[in-house]
Amino acid sequence: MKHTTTVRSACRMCHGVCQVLVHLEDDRVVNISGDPESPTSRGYLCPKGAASPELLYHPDRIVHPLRRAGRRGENRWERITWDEALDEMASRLAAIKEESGSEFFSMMQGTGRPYMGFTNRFANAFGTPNFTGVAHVCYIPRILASMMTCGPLPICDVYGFGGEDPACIVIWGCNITETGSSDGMCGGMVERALRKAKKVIVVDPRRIRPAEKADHWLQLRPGTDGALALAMLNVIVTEDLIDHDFVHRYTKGYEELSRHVRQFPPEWAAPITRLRAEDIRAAARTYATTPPACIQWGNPVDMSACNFQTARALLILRAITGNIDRPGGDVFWVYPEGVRPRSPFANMDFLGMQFLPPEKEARALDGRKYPLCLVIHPPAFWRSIVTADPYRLRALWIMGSNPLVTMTHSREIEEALRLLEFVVVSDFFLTPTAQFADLFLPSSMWLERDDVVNVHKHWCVLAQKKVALVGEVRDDREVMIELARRLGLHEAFPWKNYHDFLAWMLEGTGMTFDEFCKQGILTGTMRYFKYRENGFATPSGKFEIYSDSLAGQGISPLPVYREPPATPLSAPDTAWEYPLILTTGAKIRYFFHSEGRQIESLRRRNPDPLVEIHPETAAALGIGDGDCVWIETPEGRVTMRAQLWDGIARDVVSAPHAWWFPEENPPEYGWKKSSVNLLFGDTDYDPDTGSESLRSALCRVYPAGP
Ligand SMILES: Nc1nc2c(c(=O)[nH]1)N[C@H]1C(S)=C(S)[C@@H](COP(=O)(O)OP(=O)(O)OC[C@H]3O[C@@H](n4cnc5c(=O)[nH]c(N)nc54)[C@H](O)[C@@H]3O)O[C@H]1N2
Ligand SMILES: Nc1nc2c(c(=O)[nH]1)N[C@H]1C(S)=C(S)[C@@H](COP(=O)(O)OP(=O)(O)OC[C@H]3O[C@@H](n4cnc5c(=O)[nH]c(N)nc54)[C@H](O)[C@@H]3O)O[C@H]1N2
Ligand code: SF4
Ligand SMILES: [Mo]
Repeated sequence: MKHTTTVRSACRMCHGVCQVLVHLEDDRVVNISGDPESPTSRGYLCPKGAASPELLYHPDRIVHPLRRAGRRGENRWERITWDEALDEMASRLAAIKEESGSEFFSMMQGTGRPYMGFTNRFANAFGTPNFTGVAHVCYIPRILASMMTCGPLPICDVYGFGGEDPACIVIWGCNITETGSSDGMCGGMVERALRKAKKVIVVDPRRIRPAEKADHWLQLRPGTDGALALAMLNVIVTEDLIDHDFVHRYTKGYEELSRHVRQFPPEWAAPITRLRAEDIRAAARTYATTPPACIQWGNPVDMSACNFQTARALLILRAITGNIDRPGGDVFWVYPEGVRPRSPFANMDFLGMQFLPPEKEARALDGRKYPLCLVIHPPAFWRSIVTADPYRLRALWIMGSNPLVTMTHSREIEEALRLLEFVVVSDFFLTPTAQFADLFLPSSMWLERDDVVNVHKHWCVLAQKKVALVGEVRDDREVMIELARRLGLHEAFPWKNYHDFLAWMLEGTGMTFDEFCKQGILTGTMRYFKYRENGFATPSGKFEIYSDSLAGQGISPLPVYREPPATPLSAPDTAWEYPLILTTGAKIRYFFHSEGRQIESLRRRNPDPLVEIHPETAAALGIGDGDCVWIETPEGRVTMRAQLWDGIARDVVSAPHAWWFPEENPPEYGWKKSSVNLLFGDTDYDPDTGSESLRSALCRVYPAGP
């Protein structure tokens, strides 16, 4: 008879937030279910979480270190031991440092994953400024805008610790009830809050589920969020719907704001956003007069040529209506006491910036062109490798990223990957990107990891318990500790091993890792209105509506709007040939970015890339539901299946990002057919953050035959 057990853990098939029960038969994980007793997720589980065992035991998964045996792209590999892999890597990196300098090694990472913080720390300790990733288009712009305005990132108070639920919820460019989770918020909890709310406002060009029942659905033109936010500020200021006490006592620059926003009445924003002025007015009134209110914002805010300013405008909306850090509003979580905050969002020191001398910083490949871009600007990064200007990197360690499909300038990335001397990829699978590796390091997934899960969740840390181990996979952090030991980077990585690191994290709680696992979660004790005692963590101690430090850096100290670079307004000539507006990368329920395409239970529910298009537009173009179509921009074309839907405007199409086909032949696995990032090239970036306008481009769509 099989022996069945259940272990409490925390799912990490996405940014992670759900506590789950892992069901085992003997040593084998057979099922995952939501943990009904979890305060973070109350039994919620999405299809990706449920599919975790399929990833764990997937036959294509690489579970031993590999060294390339043929030419790049030949898909010939030899299995090697971890010692061989780490020794080779250490000696190659040491040689590069010795011969050329530490900046000739670069590291890149994907979205927020458990290794976050360790990667930056490793790069800084090694001495290279050349760290890159997707931070300029994801989450970090909102974090930075918050830091420059009020301190930490305000988060919707959907848990009710303060005895009050949000009466008004604004869902601004976020589809969390469909995708399951983002940024450490749980879709199930947002859904629950939406059911309780008196008023719901949705700002989204697509009729997402919450929009169906919303009091206001603002179907704006993609990329114009900044204009809408300014017009809402205008309404609230001119109609005097502000929280006078808060504004008077705790903010700086309201007078300047009230003069500034006079330029932006709803009548100004209407033709830009394509909303009716009275609808903007009505939504602004509802938001300002239904306290407490919160704004669940999402990724489109990060992805525009005006992202930092838009994020600032949305922060100011929250402040002048008195919704900052009040129960049911947008709050600053209190971190659990005694746990070392290693999340870079809670503790910038953990990134290990002190290890990098200024003369190395001066060798940054992008010349630090964008003052608020925390990574080497990816387009400049890849180009520097192709052109060897200012110099050509020699080695790159790609940790948990698939840039060939998740970043723009795909063809240049491909060329760069060919030109590099030494490429290491840490991943679960041989992806199109990993096919360029000289060394492949197999990573453990969450069921194979002990962890104090804390990235993105500032009010709690969750226990994650290792319940399985396939082959020789290793935690990425353990690998970095091992490599740091070989390279003599003790100061940055003082832990004997990975478990020593976990003990260090929990040191202040007096708990061992096993004791922590028994408890499952540690929470901070929530307090509200903390600014009344401590002020805000800004230079003035106030909520900075007007920011002198931004002005000092040549950045607009009050929020402004910039039209995206490729729209019918900014590029009418292009629009003549490419008449449709393309928004990309609305996240898919069944996949996490480029992941999951090989997981059968998920792929079955979404076998092909689907581009959403209005039925009337499709009819005029001779396109039927499910037909193959080309999507073309001046940069290139890709093919997808048309999904006809009247929830999108007639001249807008929405296409998912990061498609590849693991079932097709390596090394490309068909990525050049449908990866939407082939459609983006050089453009005007956000001057402050370097962000790319991935939510607003111009394209045409036409039938591709059967
Ligand atoms: N056009 C367009 N492009 C976009 C977007 C968009 O909206 N539009 N969205 C952008 C956004 S928001 C993001 S965050 C990026 C995401 O970009 P990436 O992070 O590059 O995308 P993923 O496909 O999630 O991750 C890449 C690889 O990481 C591996 N992986 C997963 N977990 C681990 C782990 O714990 N360790 C290791 N070593 N590997 C792991 C996966 O198997 C996968 O192959 O894409 C961006 N790209
Ligand atoms: N299942 C699943 N979950 C995920 C991910 C995943 O790949 N799959 N990725 C994770 C990551 S890294 C991130 S960054 C988050 C992102 O998750 P979210 O913050 O929810 O962002 P998106 O899903 O990119 O887009 C949300 C909504 O924005 C709308 N939208 C498109 N263009 C615009 C625009 O110009 N303005 C406005 N206001 N709305 C627009 C889309 O229609 C979509 O409904 O999700 C995380 N969670
Ligand atoms: S939302 Fe994320 S953490 Fe929750 S079950 Fe899905 S993948 Fe796991
Ligand atoms: Mo992201």
